Amino acid sequence: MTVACMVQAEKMPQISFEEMKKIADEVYKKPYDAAKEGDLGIPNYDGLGKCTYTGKPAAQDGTCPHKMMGRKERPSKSIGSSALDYVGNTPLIRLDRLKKALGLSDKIDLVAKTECYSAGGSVKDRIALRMIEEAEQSGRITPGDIIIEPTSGNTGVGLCMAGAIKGYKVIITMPMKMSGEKLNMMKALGAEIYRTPTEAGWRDDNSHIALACRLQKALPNAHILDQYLNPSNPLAHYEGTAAEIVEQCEGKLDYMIATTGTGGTMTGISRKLKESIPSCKVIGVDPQGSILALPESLNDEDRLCAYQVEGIGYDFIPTVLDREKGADMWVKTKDVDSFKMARSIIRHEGIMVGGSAGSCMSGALKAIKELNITEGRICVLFADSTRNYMSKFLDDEWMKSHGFPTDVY
Ligand code: P1T
Repeated sequence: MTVACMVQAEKMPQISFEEMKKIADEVYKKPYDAAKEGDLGIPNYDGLGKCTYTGKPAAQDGTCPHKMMGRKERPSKSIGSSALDYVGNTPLIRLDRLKKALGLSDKIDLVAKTECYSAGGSVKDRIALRMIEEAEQSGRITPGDIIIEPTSGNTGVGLCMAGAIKGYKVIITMPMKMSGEKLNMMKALGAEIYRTPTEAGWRDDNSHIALACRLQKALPNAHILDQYLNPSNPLAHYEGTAAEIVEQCEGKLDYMIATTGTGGTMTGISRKLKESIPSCKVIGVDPQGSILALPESLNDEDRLCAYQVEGIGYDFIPTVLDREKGADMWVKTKDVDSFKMARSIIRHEGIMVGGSAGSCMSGALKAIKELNITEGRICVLFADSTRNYMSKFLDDEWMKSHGFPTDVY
């Protein structure tokens, strides 16, 4: 998983935030000019099949080319040194009230890994912090440097939070589709945000990925940690999220269900579960419009059409997604069901989740029906918080104007 973008930039004098903004604004204002800017070096994201980080124990048996960083505890009985101490180590909560509202069998034990309770409000805090810590330890970045990341916002919030605390300048490139709440949060954390057209394909000159590459070329000491291919993305979930789930479930889990964006969450969790609880089935959730699911035919309905749920689905296969071995089964979800489910989770469980949590639970419901599951423990992952969507699916008027009903299960 080593590509050109991961190569360490030569160290140059650091520039001020104002100087950075001036250069970045210039780049953003002008369309990409191949003659002047040269090849952008957009990575050829090509799936995780070649990565061998699994194995027992992964770090020690020589099969893993990547650095293991281990798990951290929350200082819950002492004073934390910064908000970063409270990334991850999230609660696993039983969803008995939602289970009843959905009319599921009493013998099903439905539990949720609630990532909304991570310090920055999402599952992506984990990878943001791990990518930064790994890059610091390898000598690739030092405080004062510029971190640039193309993101649907949550990785951005995690990077901006860590950047604010550790002293990095952060530039985020983010498609227009993503919420104003994420935008304002990242601005408050001190970052510069550049928006790109939602409809731009990932390889287009004006995509959030292309813009990040252009900015990196134009700025000194600027690094794209790149969640789409950085091994710290799945490894944060392999060493963290999944290890926590195994411990919290005391090794008893029958089904794990996760949504996929970069695929790092599902892939990392899956690889750990396949080692620790081999009988556990992993189900990947992909929104209609995206092309991540297998078999390919699942993606035909509404292929590459726009959808509203944020953070999940892509028009390319990120390197960190192991779509073949990571999921035993894939399900597709629709906006209308995802938002109704997210509002139902809030109403019945009081857990203030984002839209993709609704997709995850909606995908779980679909899988429960398709596989005729009547017993066993099912874990769903709620990736982020309602904070990101106060003016979107939480707002009745927004729901109505987009043709979504406002009732709950
Ligand atoms: O990237 P992945 O580990 O597959 O997580 C998917 C996901 C699910 N739900 C929400 C709300 C998300 O924001 C994400 C992924 N988010 C990004 C890729 C990002 O840049 O924030």
